[in-house]
Amino acid sequence: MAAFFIASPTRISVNLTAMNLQDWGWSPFFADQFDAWQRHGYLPARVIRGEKNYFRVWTEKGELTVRFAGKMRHRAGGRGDLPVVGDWVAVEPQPDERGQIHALLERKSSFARNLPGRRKGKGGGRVEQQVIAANVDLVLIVCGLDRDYNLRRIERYLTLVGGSGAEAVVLLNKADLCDDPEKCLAEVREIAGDSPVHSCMAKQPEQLNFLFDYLQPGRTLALLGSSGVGKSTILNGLLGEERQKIGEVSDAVGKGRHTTTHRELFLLPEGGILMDNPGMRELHLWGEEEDLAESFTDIEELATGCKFSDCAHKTEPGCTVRAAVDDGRLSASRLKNYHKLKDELANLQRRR
Ligand SMILES: Nc1nc2c(ncn2[C@@H]2O[C@H](COP(=O)(O)OP(=O)(O)OP(=O)(O)O)[C@@H](O)[C@H]2O)c(=O)[nH]1
Ligand SMILES: [Mg+2]
Ligand SMILES: [Zn+2]
Repeated sequence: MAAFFIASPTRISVNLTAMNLQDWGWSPFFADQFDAWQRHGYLPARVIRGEKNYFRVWTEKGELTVRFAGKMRHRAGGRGDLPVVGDWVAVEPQPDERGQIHALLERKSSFARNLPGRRKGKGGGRVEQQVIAANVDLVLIVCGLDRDYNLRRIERYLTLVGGSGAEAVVLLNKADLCDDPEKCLAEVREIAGDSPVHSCMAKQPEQLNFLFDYLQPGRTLALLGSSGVGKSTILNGLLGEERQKIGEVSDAVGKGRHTTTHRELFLLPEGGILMDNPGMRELHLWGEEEDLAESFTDIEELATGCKFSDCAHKTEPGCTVRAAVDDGRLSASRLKNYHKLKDELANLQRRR
């Protein structure tokens, strides 16, 4: 493990005792917005963890436990206006390492999903946006090369990230459990567009060295993926210590046990910030149909040849997308998933 942290000359080490706001991602984008709050004596703070009734935030004066000012909850138009992990907020410091949040700064990026469980039954048909995390620069979409491996799910995650303003990298973890990781790599590269794809084995932290290329002081990365794919194992590997609890994967169903229950930001010893997330059970998209243009560039490109400019690539004559399926250039299940995600987004847009 020790060898893993011998920094190469290009790596910049962050002094963990003298952290500054930039290490936590503070930039002119947020500083410009903060002028108005500075006058009140408030501190800029980054939300690193959310509990039921309070948040942990990081400020220049260290970590604080904070709550919303009552006014703020009142002003918030919907859930989307309340802080989530990754947000920058204006905090009024109080004694005993406490404080109050007075304002939420505008986000550089955010992920939202359609809140699961609100689609059927009483109040069915209602849609509710849940912002999952904010101000993430790069998402590590983690997929296990065991029973978790699923190209269609990766497409769904790529669509989510495509609409968020963040970049995506796909990590195929547990390469040791797969007979032919190269084949999986090739398959995923085919559907991932410009997003880099790597296979790895998080159980051996020295195998994670390639991730240093994505780290940079002040840059925020987030781990996303199903339960049990190894997100927290990757985090621990990069931290160089077992800070997050690791869970077992059930033999019977091959799924994780939702070991991580809170989103949380961690400052990495070599610079950069990494968000660990709970495994997602269901991921209902929240976004626009246009988000698909990012995750399905191949289909969008093929579609420029269709006879009708509004071709749905279903039964229309002169469809170059379906022609590509017929002659094997495009996989039928990828097109099917494209239709499914497009319908889901169109449906959402109608109900909003
Ligand atoms: N074989 C193998 N197992 C791994 C690898 N990486 C992680 N695991 C195991 O996968 C299981 C789940 O790992 P976690 O890191 O807890 O997974 P997680 O994605 O954080 O799961 P949740 O917190 O539930 O969302 C643990 O038993 C790990 O030891 C790997 O590269 N190979
Ligand atoms: Mg975890
Ligand atoms: Zn068409």
